[in-house]
Amino acid sequence: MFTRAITRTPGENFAQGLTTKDIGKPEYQKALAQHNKYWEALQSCGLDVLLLEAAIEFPDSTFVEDTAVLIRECAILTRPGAASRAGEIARMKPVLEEYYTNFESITEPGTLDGGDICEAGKHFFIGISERTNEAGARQFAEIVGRYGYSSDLIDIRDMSDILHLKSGIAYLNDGDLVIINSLAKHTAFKDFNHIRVLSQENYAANCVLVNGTVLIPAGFESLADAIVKAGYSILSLEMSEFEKMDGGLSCLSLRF
Ligand code: CIR
Repeated sequence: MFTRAITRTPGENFAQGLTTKDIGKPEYQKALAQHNKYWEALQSCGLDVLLLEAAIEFPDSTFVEDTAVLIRECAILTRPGAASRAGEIARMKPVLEEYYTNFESITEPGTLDGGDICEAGKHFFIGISERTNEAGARQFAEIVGRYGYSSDLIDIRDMSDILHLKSGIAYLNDGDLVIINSLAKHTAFKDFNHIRVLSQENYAANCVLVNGTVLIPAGFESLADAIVKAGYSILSLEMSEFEKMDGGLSCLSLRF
């Protein structure tokens, strides 16, 4: 169960952030409206939501999930793989100090984005991507290993369709794993119950289970049906403006 979430309002220069997508520029007012619905949805799942003010020095800073990985035992500060996002960590640390006393950090030469980290019970899947390098992934495995978590490293560098590992998988409960086709054959995932995503719905693979409800991007009906069939209730959220900036649903919050 989660009790809290941290989110950050998108800045008005949000459209100047990084993206590999070519599906148009996001509209700021629409992004704000979608963001409001997002944190309200977290509240409706019982979370106490902290809404941070926009940080215009960092156009991508609404994607707070990339800055830290929060587990019961500690907060792990990341070291983003994109230079323009490096300063986001110093912004997030004092916020997390309100809730955590035990901190760990990814350090040079490691880089790691929170979007590459998927927690599945006492196990972590750690993506090695354009953002998370091998050194960062190994540091993360060593840190969580000290707290009793096992991990698998998953190299996604040759997969052009996903930015982060969690763009392609989402762990729900009891071994249920939402997974895109191109990751489904990986041996690390073989003991999980796969909820497969049709390739035209890949964007929705980044969904998130919050206290019994799966938050899922709106408009991806086959995956929504499959998740309901697997026994979950769902809440659909419009994410179009964030998708334009390569942002998945999970990356708009830190949940703990
Ligand atoms: C970036 O490229 O860093 C942002 N525009 C999107 C980050 C999305 N983060 C995530 O999926 N965890």
